[in-house]
Amino acid sequence: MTQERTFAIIKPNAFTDGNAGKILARIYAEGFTVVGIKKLYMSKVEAEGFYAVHKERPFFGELTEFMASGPCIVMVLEAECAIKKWRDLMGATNPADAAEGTLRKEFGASLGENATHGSDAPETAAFEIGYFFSGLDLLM
Ligand code: FUP
Repeated sequence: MTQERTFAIIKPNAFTDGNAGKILARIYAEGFTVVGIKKLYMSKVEAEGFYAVHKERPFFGELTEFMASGPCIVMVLEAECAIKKWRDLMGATNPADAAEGTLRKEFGASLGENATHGSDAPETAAFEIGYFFSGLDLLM
């Protein structure tokens, strides 16, 4: 089967709460290859560029302020059907709706502070990976 890459974030609430290690352990346990990984502290402008697709939404200001409120870990994950596999592991957007055993259920605090991000389609993954990583960063 063909390997696929997706883009993932351990968001500021999960990083600040000290849960990055537990989330990474789940990522490895589920069989993803971590192709790229770095800690960074996004500026508001960088967060706005990343979430530009949501710029007309009422929650855009709150979302980008949160993403610029502390450090996070950005990653490129590889697996068969990585996009779906990672979204399944994260669970529903709102932690209150997320299934038992998912990351957002375990580590999410609210709809906004939902611990993790994952690309929702191949085109989104390509944009999001390119936003944070160069080709050189992803050599394996
Ligand atoms: P997801 O693909 O699961 O990350 O969810 P969306 O693309 O629908 O939303 C992007 C981010 O906006 C989510 F992580 C949570 C946040 N959000 C809000 O803060 N308020 C809302 O009403 C909807 C989404």
